[in-house]
Parts: sequence; structure tokens; C-alpha cells
Amino acid sequence: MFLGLDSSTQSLSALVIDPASGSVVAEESVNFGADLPAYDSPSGFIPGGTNGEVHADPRMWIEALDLLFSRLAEKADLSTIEAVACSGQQHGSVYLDASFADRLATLDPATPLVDQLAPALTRDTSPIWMDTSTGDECRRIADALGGDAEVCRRSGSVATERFTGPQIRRFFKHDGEAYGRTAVIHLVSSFIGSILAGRNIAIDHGDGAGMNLLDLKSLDWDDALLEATAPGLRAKLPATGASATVAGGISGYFPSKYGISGSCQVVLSTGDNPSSLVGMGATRPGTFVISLGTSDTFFAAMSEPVTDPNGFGHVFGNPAGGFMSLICFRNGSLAREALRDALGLGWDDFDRGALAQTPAGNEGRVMLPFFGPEITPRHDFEGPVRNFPDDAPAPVQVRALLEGQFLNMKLHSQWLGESPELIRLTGGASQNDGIAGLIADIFQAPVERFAVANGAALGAAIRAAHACGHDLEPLTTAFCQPAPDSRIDPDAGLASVYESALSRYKTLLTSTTGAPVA
Ligand code: ADP
Ligand code: XUL
Repeated sequence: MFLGLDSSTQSLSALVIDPASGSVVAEESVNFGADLPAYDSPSGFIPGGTNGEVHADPRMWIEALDLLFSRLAEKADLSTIEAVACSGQQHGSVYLDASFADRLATLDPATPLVDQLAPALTRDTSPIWMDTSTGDECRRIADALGGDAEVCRRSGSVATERFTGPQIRRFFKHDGEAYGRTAVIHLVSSFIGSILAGRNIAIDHGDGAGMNLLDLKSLDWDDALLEATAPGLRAKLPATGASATVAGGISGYFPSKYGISGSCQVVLSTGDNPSSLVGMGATRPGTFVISLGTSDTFFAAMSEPVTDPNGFGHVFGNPAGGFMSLICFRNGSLAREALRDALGLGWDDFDRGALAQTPAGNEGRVMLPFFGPEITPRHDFEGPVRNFPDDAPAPVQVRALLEGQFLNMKLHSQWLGESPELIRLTGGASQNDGIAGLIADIFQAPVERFAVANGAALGAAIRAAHACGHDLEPLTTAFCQPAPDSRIDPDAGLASVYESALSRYKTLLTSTTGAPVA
């Protein structure tokens, strides 16, 4: 058996696979808001951050790990687990002092993890991917390197607010003393993996590329980027490593406390998007994945590592080797939920039947679907922008929001120079037939959904098996099959309707933000 964990924005989940029978044998989840209410983070982060700050409490992630294992141990026999791998929300960072390594090495099963590890934190809260507070740092890093094009050429992305490098720079600037006491900086994924391994593990090329610090050619930290970020940073970063690397055996804490096998291996962690690429069976070019979680993301394996001239898209390491593209849309489910709640609707009002009340293209009515700051395109929207009255009937608004979201996705993925042959959907909203059908029509590609909703945790479990000698191909064939009857083919008759809609969308966007899209 192989265990995959995913520490996402809102929850920590686990999935156990048995490659011999090709079955998922257990699934379990801890919801940060509902299960750990003491952290006052109903959506997994601390509400009310100022100046674009969005932070989460890393103690919540640690406490969730004990809770998850205690629930999992009740459900499944963990003594046959050969290896475990983690996935984590990308870019978020955890700051620890020199005692962390010793604390990890001497974990005592009689005391909760959080009590043993929290004293090592040099920063109480962790900036996460929703944070937009580092515009100034991004400019300074880009200036030091001679411009954004150079940062992008080296690291695969322009200096980007949520990326870890600019976040580290801001910490150093605001609290140099605590930065000085910091001995190691982890990503969310490598932090959880290090607790499992009982020692600091390396950062893989998939998640590492989301830091503006990794040189995509050498796959090592880039000295010029390190220097532009903060002093002495190389010494505080773990080594880098290929995703399919066994980091070592599991810490004795977990076998004693939860009955997991003492010979269980810990495989390097990766980011939730690279992990989903594996879990969605999309490690080869041609199949695109759209993940409809808290954020929406659009990603695929790349034939060649091209970069986005607009600076919104990213290049990360593909855990199966080579590279992948990633474009993140902050106003994903957050915006769908905002419109649903503002109009007093339910998800039924986003479904196929409800969408059938309005025609494709919405008779020229267009919405820029942003209820707050957006990453792609980068702009501080204060609310949606409409070319029609705000009080239009609900079905018009719902169609305008969804068409706006996926036209925006289509527009901002054109730099890839490749159209999807097939789209695989994952994340909470992927089960919605209305949303899935609209994606098929806008991209003019068939859409498939999966029985396993958590592609990132599945990807982690598959990676654990792969790193321990199982071939990737048979694993993805066994586990990454679309659910029966989940496929939706595009309506070819709507291709021209959505071409006109795309050009209307682009006109409204460029006139609102003043920034042309190449
Ligand atoms: P994350 O991994 O970012 O924590 P998930 O992939 O679990 O998020 O997705 C959760 C989101 O899915 C919820 O916040 C909700 O907005 C959305 N969702 C759940 N069911 C539906 C549905 N039927 N239609 C549209 N959206 C849905
Ligand atoms: C990707 C991104 C988000 C997070 C959270 O760049 O910021 O998708 O990984 O899921």
C-alpha cells in the first residue's frame, strides 16, 4: 500500500492505494475550519489580513497531521504502507530555528506534534498563495536582476507576489532579527514531509519552481536570485531534488503512535498542482488539467519550456521529468461562491438545466469575473465589471460569471501555443455538469471527470509507489480513469459564438485594466 497526503488551503487529506488490486483502499480528511475551530480559520487562512497579507497558522497544519493519522488508523491497517509522499498548497512558507532538526530527530509519541514542534517556529504565521503583499519586493528583485524578463528566463516566472522568494524578502525586511534566527525555510509540502521523515528533506523541482529562486536549467538555487532576495539565504534553504526521490525512512513517532510500518519510506513532497498532474494521468503533453478548487488552475505537461510574455503563467518541474505549465486564477470557487451567496442561489443554479435558460454567448453580455484582487490578470479588482446592468436576472449573471471565468482562462493560456486535445477536470466544482459543459464548449475540447475527486492526494500516493520502483504508466492506467459517463463533448456549433465572445471579453478587459494581453 502507498499513502498520499495533500495539505491544501482548506483541508489535509489522505488517500491509500493498493497497486496490486488497482484500488483506493482508504480516504480520510481533516477540514481546517470545521475540525480545528480554535485557529479561527474557517477557510484555512486567518481572515482580515491587511495590505494584501494572507497568512495561515502553521500549528494548524501540524495539529491536522496528528488528527488525520488518528482517523486513518481507525479506518485502515497502516502496517502495510510501504511509502508515503505529500502534496501541498504551493508557495506557502514555514520558518524554523536551529532547534527544528533536533526536535524532528527526537519526536516523542507521548506528546502531540504541535507541542514539540511549535517552539521552533521563528514566524508565528505563514504567508500563503493568496497573499498579494509583496509588490514592492517583486519590483526590487526584478530590478536587481535587470528586469522581469531575466527573472522569468532563470526561474520560469516573473517575480510574483505569492511566490516564496518575494515573501522571504518581505519577512527579512520587516523582521530582520527573526529572519536571522531562522535556520531553515520550508514550503508547506516539504514541511509536512520533513515531519514524516523526522528530518529536513529536500524541496523538489515541482514545488521549488514556485519560489522565484530555482534556476530551471541547473535545477539548483540561483545565486543571483538568492542575493536579490535576502542575505545568507542559501544556508537556510533545504537542498533541491527530483520529485521521485526517496528521502529516507519514516520517523519512529508514526509507527509507535499509529501503527504505520516501521520500514515505511518517505518520498520527497511536491506542490498540489504538480501532484495533480500525476493524479490526473496528465504527465504527457496534450491532456490539460483544470482544477476547480479554492483557486482555479490550468496546467499541462510541456513539450518545450516556453514562458508567458505577459508574466502571468509559470513553468514548474513535472514530477515525471521535464516541465509543466501552470496558470492560477485566484477568483475561482471564491468568486462562484460570492455570486451564489450575493444572489441567494445554490449550486443547482449553476447546473446544466439552469444554464439552458440563457443562450451561449449570453447575447453579448460580458462580466469580468473578479470579486477581489486577481493574479491572472494581475489587477486589484474591487468587484466584477459588467457591460450590462448589475440587477440583471440571476441566470444572466451566472452565465456571465462562468463564461467570463473560462474565457479569461482561454485568453491567458494562449501563450502556451497549444490547444488541449482533452481536458481533465478535478476539484470541488468539477462535478458540476453545467460548469464542465461550458468548459468543453469554450475550449472546444472533450472534458473528463474522475471518480477520485482529490487528484493531488492521488498523485502523491502514485508518486510514492513510483519512487519505490513501480512503473508510472501502469499506475496511471489503473488509477487515473475517467468516471463512467463523465465525458462531455463540445458542441462544435458553438465554436464561432465563443470566438466572438472571447474578442468581446478581451475588449472589456483591456479597456478596464489598461493592460493589453499579448
Ligand atoms: P481546495 O482543494 O482548494 O481546498 P476543493 O477542490 O475541495 O478546494 O473545492 C472546494 C470548492 O468546490 C468549494 O469551496 C465549493 O465552492 C466548490 N464546489 C463544491 N461543490 C460544487 C458544485 N456542485 N458546483 C460548484 N462548485 C462546487
Ligand atoms: C498555484 C497556486 C495555487 C496553490 C493552491 O500557483 O498558487 O494553485 O497551489 O492550490
